[in-house]
Amino acid sequence: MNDRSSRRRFLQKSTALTASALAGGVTASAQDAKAAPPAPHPVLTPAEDFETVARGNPKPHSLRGEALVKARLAPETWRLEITADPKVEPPHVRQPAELDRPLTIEGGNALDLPRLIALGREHGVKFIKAMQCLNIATPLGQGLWEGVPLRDVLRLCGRMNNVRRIYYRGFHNNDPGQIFQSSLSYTQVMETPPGELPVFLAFKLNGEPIPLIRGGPVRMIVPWAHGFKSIKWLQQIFVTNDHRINDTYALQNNDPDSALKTAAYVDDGPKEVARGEPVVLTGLVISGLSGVKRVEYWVREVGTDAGRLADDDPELLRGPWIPCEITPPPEWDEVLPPGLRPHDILGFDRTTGQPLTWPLRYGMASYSAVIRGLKPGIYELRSRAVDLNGFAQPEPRAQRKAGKNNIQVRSVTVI
Ligand SMILES: Nc1nc2c(c(=O)[nH]1)N[C@H]1C(S)=C(S)[C@@H](COP(=O)(O)O)O[C@H]1N2
Ligand SMILES: [Mo]
Repeated sequence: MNDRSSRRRFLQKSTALTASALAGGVTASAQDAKAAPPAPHPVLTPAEDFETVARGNPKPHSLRGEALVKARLAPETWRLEITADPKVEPPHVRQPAELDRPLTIEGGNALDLPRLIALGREHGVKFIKAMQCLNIATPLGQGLWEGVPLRDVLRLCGRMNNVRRIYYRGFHNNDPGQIFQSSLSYTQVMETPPGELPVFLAFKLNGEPIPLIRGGPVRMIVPWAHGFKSIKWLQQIFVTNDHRINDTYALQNNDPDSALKTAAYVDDGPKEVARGEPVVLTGLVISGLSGVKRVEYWVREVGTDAGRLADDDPELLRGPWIPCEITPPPEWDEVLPPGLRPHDILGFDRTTGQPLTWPLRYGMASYSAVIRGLKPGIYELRSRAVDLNGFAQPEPRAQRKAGKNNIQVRSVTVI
């Protein structure tokens, strides 16, 4: 983590931007932006600083010593099995799925870590992803993940027949109620449309082996999806001809195919600001399926008894909404693990090393706004993302079960 240079660049850019950004704002006036804050969030979250979402009793990341070895979660005992689902159940499944060469512990050919890392030398990919839970109101963290596309791992099994979905699970104990699993369609796994990113089995995070707490030794990474598709402690893959989706999240009233949503999240900040001092609004914006056009904020002056505003309240929609500053890309050599060039990361131009989009596709960046000239009073600060189609958050997918992205509010009193 190194925020010095992002701060420097932020300061260079923000003077010009703040002035234009604030034009038209009724409650704010543009002045010098020398007090602009540094990017409040690192570009890469240290592995141990992510928020953790994990099931299991005991939780897999709490295992130590012999228990860890027995669970096959120690690097030297980790194994991945890949098998075909033999089930036939008309009318849904008329023919069973088949694999030429299943990989099993019993057969002595389950995939181990050295073989996965060797595959990585030939087919390896690197990708910076924002991890976000469909049900939680703050981003969990952002990591540089490194691994092998799932399709290249599946090729170890030879020919596949009658395969429509690929299921995968993490470690769980013998209680079936503790299984956490997810799935993808055959097409999603085998093909990558231009500009999209492949699903991969990650074995490194931020240049180091993935620690147990983040799902190591090996974790599935589904770039475009919420966290529930990125299964930790990966140990089993099974290919099936059953088209029905019984992801753990599908059985818990969530949309199992929802992609990461474009959304702005608001940081906490001081509850009181002295008159004459700027109010600084900061947060994170995730670039989801529909990308980010801008982040904007709205200041609402309220009395002590202000009611809650719905996200589609006419007062809220009217605004005025004023653009925020998205913290520009960092000096990559200062934030990436030593020896790693941005050119080699998916989502960056191979020749120039520049990000293809900013914020990165399925990544997140900090944003901020410096709000000046607020007279003493009580205010609500909101921000929202506008996607590349022009839809303002929480549209176009306001349904919470497709991913929580309601407009967040912070209160501040100017005294
Ligand atoms: N094996 C396993 N993988 C899992 C989960 C789990 O409970 N068990 N939780 C999922 C969910 S719902 C989320 S949001 C992410 C959270 O990832 P993190 O703990 O690394 O932040 O992990 C996913 N992978
Ligand atoms: Mo989640």
